[in-house]
Amino acid sequence: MRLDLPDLGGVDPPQPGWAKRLPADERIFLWVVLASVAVMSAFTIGWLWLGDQNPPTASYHTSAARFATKTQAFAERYKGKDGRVHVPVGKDAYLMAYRYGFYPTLVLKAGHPSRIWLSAIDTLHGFSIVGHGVNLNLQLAPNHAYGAVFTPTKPGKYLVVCNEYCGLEHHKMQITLYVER
Ligand SMILES: [Cu+2]
Repeated sequence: MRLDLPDLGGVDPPQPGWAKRLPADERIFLWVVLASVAVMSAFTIGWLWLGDQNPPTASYHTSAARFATKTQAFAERYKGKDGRVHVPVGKDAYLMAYRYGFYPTLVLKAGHPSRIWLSAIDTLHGFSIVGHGVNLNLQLAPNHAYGAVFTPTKPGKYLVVCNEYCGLEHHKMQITLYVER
């Protein structure tokens, strides 16, 4: 059977091998794209090693209730008369984020690396240390604990803020981290 198609006119079928003969401008465009991809990939890989702002490799799965219980037990154990939790050198600390704050108030020793286990117990929060040349800014998701290793060099007060919008009072969400000699 022969289909009676209307003659549209003017449209010639492509010549055989047309895909192998790219016009010069398209060839240039192709090289620009490939070069951009190579440069961006190099930056990504470089940042991974040199950027020093990567999520902690230590993390584990937990639940909000389990993490809160663990943090509370840790806080009770090391709480001082000042109401702050004095973390012994070499001991892992626990800190939980909630709407709209952090618990407990930690006191660390200057010059010693300390690991702080962090998690959020209600919704997505952030943990960001501001100033003092510290480069630590983490996202905290509920049901996951992240072990951030951090060596405070200078004694003093370190401001910690939540960097993930978490509700109407997100802007008030902060805590002070104390670092002692
Ligand atoms: Cu928050």
